[in-house]
Amino acid sequence: MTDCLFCKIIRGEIPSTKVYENEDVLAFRDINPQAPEHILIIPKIHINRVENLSDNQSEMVGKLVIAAKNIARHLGIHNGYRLVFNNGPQAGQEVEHIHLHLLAGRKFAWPPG
Ligand code: D5M
Repeated sequence: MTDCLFCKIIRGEIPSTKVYENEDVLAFRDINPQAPEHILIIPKIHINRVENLSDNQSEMVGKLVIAAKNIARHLGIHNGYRLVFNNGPQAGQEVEHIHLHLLAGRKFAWPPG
């Protein structure tokens, strides 16, 4: 049993606003949205950071991206969206369970802050 916040969401011990789920992936609304649409897409297995992915986990990472694409289509997002992995403290990663941010509904600046 891990103490990880997102593992607790996967187990249903902490509530979330679920938007998508399959056997490998869970997606739910970010509690502190940075855009009109802000969804977090997470693997159901615990991996703390992108930097600790194994070379043989590419399929799982691909499933996160494919879930993002399907969620965007399901939510009717036609004007573009941004997908973000924050890795480590300097990038602003707060939760140590890999998550893909899907952000949409406003214009985004580049470079990011
Ligand atoms: O992003 C971590 C994100 O996780 C951040 O945008 C807030 C969000 N968060 C934290 N707790 C919750 C709960 N309980 N539900 C939904 N969303 C949550 P990072 O890239 O690590 O900065």
